Amino acid sequence: MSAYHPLNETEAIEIARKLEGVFQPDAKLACREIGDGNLNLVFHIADPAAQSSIILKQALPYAKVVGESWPLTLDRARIESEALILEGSLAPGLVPNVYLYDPELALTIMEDLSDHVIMRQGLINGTRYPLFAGHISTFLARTLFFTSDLGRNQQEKKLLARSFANPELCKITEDLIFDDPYRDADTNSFDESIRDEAQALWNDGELHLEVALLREKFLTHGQALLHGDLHTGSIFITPESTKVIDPEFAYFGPMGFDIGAVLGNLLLNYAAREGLDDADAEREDYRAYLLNSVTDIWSQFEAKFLALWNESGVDRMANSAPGYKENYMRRLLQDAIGFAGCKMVRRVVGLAHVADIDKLEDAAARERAQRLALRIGKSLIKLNRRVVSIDQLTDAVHSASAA
Ligand code: SR1
Ligand code: MG
Repeated sequence: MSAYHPLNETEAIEIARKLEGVFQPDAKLACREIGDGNLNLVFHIADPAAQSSIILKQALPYAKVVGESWPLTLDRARIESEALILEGSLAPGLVPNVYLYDPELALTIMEDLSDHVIMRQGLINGTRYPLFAGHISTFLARTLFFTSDLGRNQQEKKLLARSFANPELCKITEDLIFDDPYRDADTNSFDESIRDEAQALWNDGELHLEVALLREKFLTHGQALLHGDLHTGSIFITPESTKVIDPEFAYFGPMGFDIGAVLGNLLLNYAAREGLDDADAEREDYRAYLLNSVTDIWSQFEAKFLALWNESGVDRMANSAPGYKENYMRRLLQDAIGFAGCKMVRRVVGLAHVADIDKLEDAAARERAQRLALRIGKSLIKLNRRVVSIDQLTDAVHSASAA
């Protein structure tokens, strides 16, 4: 019989106590369940006297955001711990250390990052993170390059891809990002005040063509091992440090999906500032910071990815075919912009929203933010295949903001 059951706080403490080299045997441990995500239990376990602490994360056999009616594989705990370990080896210092993975209880014990904040909340508070573009572009360039056919032996890559098949978590993304927002799906959730916007999404054939092409890439283009859910709620941050968490959606997919997730979530915060009572100049200044971050992330990613390719590329044809690198990087940019748009649309009309917009108390302001996020998202989706420069993203955001 399986030993799996959802843990309570006392059981979580007992498991943590057995971890070698972390807590003293007689330590008085305190435990709180702090999970505020859509899927898992997260226990914070600490010995306040010794100032030591860990995080114990346990997968539930269903999607917490919906309830037991939506069963979900426990194997995602294995995917998450293996992805964290691999990412940590490729991008040292940019993910939490993993101390233990227990397959029976579907749990991972990892480094506590309580001295960091969830980036989404940091952005909502108006904090600036000057090192973030450098950190996340390194994370993206190194994890994507070294798990792709450009940077890893192609037979080894195929074998690695087997253990990251992740069909159930991919299905969530296929439905919630690339299908449901574009039809009158039961899972959709949006304020009645923007029903006209939702209906416009359901009836926009030009948009559907672009989303279908991006969906096809997500389904078929196993370019590299993705984090798979790289929104600002999957990033712990301080002004000095960035740690990427929660890669339970990891699978081999199109690189632009991870890059677009980061860009799209910064732009969701940009749209949400429509609803903040910041003085206009302050708001526009923060928006400029967000847009600069977006362009910096792309520019630094491009430079770092190309440097890795020039130094460590393993594929003779890809290394030497004239024009291939330029063509590859252009396609990555186009994909990133298209996926960024999809990420924005789903967070306004789909099942799972973002606090940046949802927590705006003033209904009129929230509606303005939602409409702006949709204008930006739709315009990025429609633009994606014509993009040759990141400046086109900035122009599209400015036009959508002025409309
Ligand atoms: C049912 S899960 C809803 C969303 O939460 C996760 O963070 C993913 O973004 C997923 O789409
Ligand atoms: Mg998550």
